[in-house]
Amino acid sequence: MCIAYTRWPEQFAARYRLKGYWQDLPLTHIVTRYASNQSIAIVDRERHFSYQQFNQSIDNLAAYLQYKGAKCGETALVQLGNVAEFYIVFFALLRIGVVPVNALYSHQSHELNAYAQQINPTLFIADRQHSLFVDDGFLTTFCARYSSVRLVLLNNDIGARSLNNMIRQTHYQVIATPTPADEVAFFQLSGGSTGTPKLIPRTHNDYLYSVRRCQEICQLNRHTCYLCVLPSAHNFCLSSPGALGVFMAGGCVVLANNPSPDHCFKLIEQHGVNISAVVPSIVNLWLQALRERGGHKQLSSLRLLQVGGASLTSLLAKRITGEMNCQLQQVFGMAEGLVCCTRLNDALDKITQTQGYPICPDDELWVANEQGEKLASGEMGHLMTRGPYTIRGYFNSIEHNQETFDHEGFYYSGDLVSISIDGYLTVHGRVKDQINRGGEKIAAEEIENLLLQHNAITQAALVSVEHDVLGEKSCAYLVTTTPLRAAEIRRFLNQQGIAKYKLPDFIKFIKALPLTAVGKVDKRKLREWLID
Ligand code: OOB
Repeated sequence: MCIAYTRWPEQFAARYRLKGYWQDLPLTHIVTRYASNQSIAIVDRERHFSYQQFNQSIDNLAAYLQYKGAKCGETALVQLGNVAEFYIVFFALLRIGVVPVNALYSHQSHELNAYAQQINPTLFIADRQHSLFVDDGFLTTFCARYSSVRLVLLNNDIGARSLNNMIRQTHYQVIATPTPADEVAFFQLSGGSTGTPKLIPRTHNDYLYSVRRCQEICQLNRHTCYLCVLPSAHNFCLSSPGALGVFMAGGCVVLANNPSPDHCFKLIEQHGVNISAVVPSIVNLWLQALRERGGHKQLSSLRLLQVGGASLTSLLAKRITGEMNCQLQQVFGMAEGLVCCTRLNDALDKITQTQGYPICPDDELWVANEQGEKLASGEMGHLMTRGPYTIRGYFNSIEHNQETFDHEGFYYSGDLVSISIDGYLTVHGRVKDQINRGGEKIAAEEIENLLLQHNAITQAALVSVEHDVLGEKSCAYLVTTTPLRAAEIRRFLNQQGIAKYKLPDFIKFIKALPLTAVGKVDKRKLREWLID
């Protein structure tokens, strides 16, 4: 049984196949073709995995899970950080057709529950060292709620649940049963703007295309050495071209466990890293470190730095090429699909001032005004897009899909952009109710709903505040029945088990929320108040 999702209409699917975008191969094809290759695929601290060891580990785990009864069409909730096991688990699940949701390592019980509720997983694969497992509270409730879930834990001493042991076992043989290439392979997470985090169904065909194309554009090859700085589950460092693109090219992925310049510069120097992908706030951190402490020599192997996930100012963009002595590529992407980027041979002003153009000639983009009418080149408005690797609907979200996809299947991303006559896209801002905190997305409504669960809070609005380093931080405006303290509110949110990056950076108490003429909360005014 395959997972239901909104398919591309037949004539589109036929065209995407005809043009060679969809090749009807499983995502595992990325690694199985290097099954006997001895070159290094992953460096995780002291551990080095050759492609052969990587493939063997994937097979061992897939075989064991299959032996234990995992079947094609089932789902898994996975939460692993930047460790080799993240990729081993990903491909092992794909190999046997189990469809994973890869939660971010920063997620807590609130997010994990929200995902589990939507997919009803039969497997939960996580890291025992995560703060969720300091005691058994979370696991006990989780297992009680999802009674058919089987636990698999990294760094766990109890043998039966140990991911480490499963990866090492060689008793069983796997029979590959991936989901068909035009069915859901796994779910990506949406940055979201609604109360519950949405899941994004990605098929083998669409995802493999976007990885392959990004990898071509970035000219990866077997000498590529990629530093994975962002969370391994994020679309940018997974597929644009990310670790999957590097594996496709036979190169090496070096895992960083935090973005600090100390840690990353050392890894770049030690392994001769030549490409990495970061968000603007990390660039800021790295440039500051270079100015204060030097370290240019450590970065001498770096050829290409991809920057995306949030707006990069042209000032910062120019500093990258000047001060880091490497090429910059701007990437504007989204877990829903579309990826735009500047090309390696673009003129410097395009690279520093635009977010490039789509990776596929069949990506269709246009810019709409408030009334949904098409605007002329250069005019700013709402981005609308569809194409061979952009979803046609979120998972199980009929109502939300009606708001975010038009009747022709164009996705309304909520970004304000303009597209020049020569096709280059520039991002100017956003209309979706989301805060982009250094590339980490916060859906305002999700936090507002949680705040409203507090007895003394009657109204809540979360808005963005400009911030020098992160680009944006969050501010909660609250109306309360009794005086509350900010610390109390943060404690309350923490108790609800939300990821730390979602905690409001600022909290302000007011008498009433300002309303627009149609009676909606006037967030523009709230943001203006912050500047005054
Ligand atoms: C990437 O994916 P998501 O799903 O975390 O976030 C997508 C949203 C976009 O709709 C846009 O609002 C923002 O993040 N964004 C940018 C940007 N790249 C993404 N805003 C301004 N400038 C950019 N360069 O963030 C993502 C996925 C794949 C590749 C790169 C980024």
